[in-house]
Amino acid sequence: MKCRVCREPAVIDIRRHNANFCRDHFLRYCRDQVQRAIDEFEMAAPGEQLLVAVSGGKDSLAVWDLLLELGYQADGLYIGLGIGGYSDVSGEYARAFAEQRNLHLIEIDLRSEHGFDIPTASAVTRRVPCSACGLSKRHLFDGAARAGGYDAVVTGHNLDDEAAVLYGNVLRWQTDYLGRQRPTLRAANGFPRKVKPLVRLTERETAAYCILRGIDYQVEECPMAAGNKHLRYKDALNEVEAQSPGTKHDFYFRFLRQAVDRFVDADRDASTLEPCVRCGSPASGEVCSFCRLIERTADARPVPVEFLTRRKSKK
Ligand code: Q46
Ligand code: ZN
Ligand code: ZN
Repeated sequence: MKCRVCREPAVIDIRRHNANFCRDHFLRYCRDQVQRAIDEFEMAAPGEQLLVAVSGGKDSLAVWDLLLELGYQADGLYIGLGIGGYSDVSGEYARAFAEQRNLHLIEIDLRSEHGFDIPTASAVTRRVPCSACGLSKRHLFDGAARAGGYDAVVTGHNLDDEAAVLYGNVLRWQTDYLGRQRPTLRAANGFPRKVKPLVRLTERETAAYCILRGIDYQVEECPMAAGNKHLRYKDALNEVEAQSPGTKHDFYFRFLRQAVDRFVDADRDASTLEPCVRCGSPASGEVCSFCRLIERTADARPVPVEFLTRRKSKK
């Protein structure tokens, strides 16, 4: 197996591009793919200040590293979700990455700053943990971007993530979610611009990128993700991709080219949002969902993550 560019021994094959690369040309390929996504979807301009949502996993650390390599200015934001040992270790990876490179990492701890954690919120609301988790992360990333004057929030969603979410939304024709699947969501209604520069790379590629760049990351999956629908959708798409390389890419990018404009992004296109009376974030009612979550969990006894994962494994 030889590198497509220099004919030296290759370290990775990328079947959807029918290409193999050596270390240096693979790293260049990753940078090129990210720059291409940024340009094509107008994600960021030189000189803008970006805020990367950092989880300590491979994608968020890879995107932070790639943005810096490409000359963008990017700080990180880590949220302590209180998901037991998983959160403790994730935070350590995020902090170590920032410290080694002398980068600015903002930290928010849900339990000490807002009085709840994800396992407790899930138990109180009787909904899957990812529901309270997604809501909290969106709220806190948006708020931090507004407070810090950042031009955009960056997330590490990759092609596998976006294709799996699209697959789930199409299976159920969730038209309200389809409108939010663009890799760039423009700033509107008090929401900051949100961008996903890794949409042209798969998770296998971001993992390889981290290994080749010597980036240590949290390898464990979130314990609350077990049984998650998106993991099943990823498996299903991976089976198709193994037979027909490039299917995932076409599924997502043709949707962007041919269909996404038919759907509305309720957060950005709606004109009925008003500032939340408690925190000032854009809300569809008087009080935003995050402030309602704080209220609902205020008197709850903390629920350890093991309680939820044990309950799930008994089902
Ligand atoms: S951290 Fe949170 Fe994910 Fe864990 S609870 Fe779900 S959403 S799976 S990216
Ligand atoms: Zn090469
Ligand atoms: Zn609020």
